[in-house]
Amino acid sequence: MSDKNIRECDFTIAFQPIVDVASESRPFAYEALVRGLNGEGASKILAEARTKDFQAFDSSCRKRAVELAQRLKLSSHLSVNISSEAVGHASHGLISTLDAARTIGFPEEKLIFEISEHRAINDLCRAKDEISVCKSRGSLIAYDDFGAGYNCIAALLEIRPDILKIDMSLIRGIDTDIRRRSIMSAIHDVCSRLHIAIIAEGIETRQEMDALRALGVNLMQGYYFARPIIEHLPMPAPDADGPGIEREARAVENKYQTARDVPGC
Ligand SMILES: [Ca+2]
Repeated sequence: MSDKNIRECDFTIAFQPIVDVASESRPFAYEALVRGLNGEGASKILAEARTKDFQAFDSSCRKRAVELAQRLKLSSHLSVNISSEAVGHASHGLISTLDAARTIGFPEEKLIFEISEHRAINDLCRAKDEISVCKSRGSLIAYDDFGAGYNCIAALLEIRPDILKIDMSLIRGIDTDIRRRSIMSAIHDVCSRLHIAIIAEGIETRQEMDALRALGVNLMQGYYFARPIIEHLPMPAPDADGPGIEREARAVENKYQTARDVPGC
């Protein structure tokens, strides 16, 4: 992708905290989410990028996220998204982001790679080799949107992630839905046996948080804690029911529009 093409789909990065509710809801990590310069959502920016060299664009998003995280003095983990097709890519795979982090001076062991499997991995052997290198350099591998993509169970065997991110479709209304709680309980049991951490995505209410805590899930992400904010590390504000979050949003609204769409790279 030429510099000209990258400028044509110009973008920035919003950050949303992933909190540890067992640790006073302190940030465990921040997920980096691509946004347009005027606050456009990820889907619009990525749709434009897909008409060009998507892997190069995807890689440049991760590099920009690392640069910003370093500039913002991020002290927790940084979670960046990578499509399954890019894992193992010779020029734009996981290693390219690790090398960029090393050049920028951002600790590689603070990186989490969220692999989303909306399409099949192109070369599984190569992908597994790259994931192995990644882990040897201290980074963590997360499997994204679990419950919404394809080959979910196979991924636990092939990718062997450190973290499973549970899609919000399994989380929404979990406090009132015995089926969702039963599925989450079974996932939690399997992950405990395989030493895989769970992050629940899309928490919007105190009741959803409480139901997940009762099932033993402590790492959570969602509007209940904080919305993503462009080029800013919002502090989680559970129980604020909006005011704390809105104060942070107003602090930057003169420069950027608060990112309000569904998280996802
Ligand atoms: Ca993600």
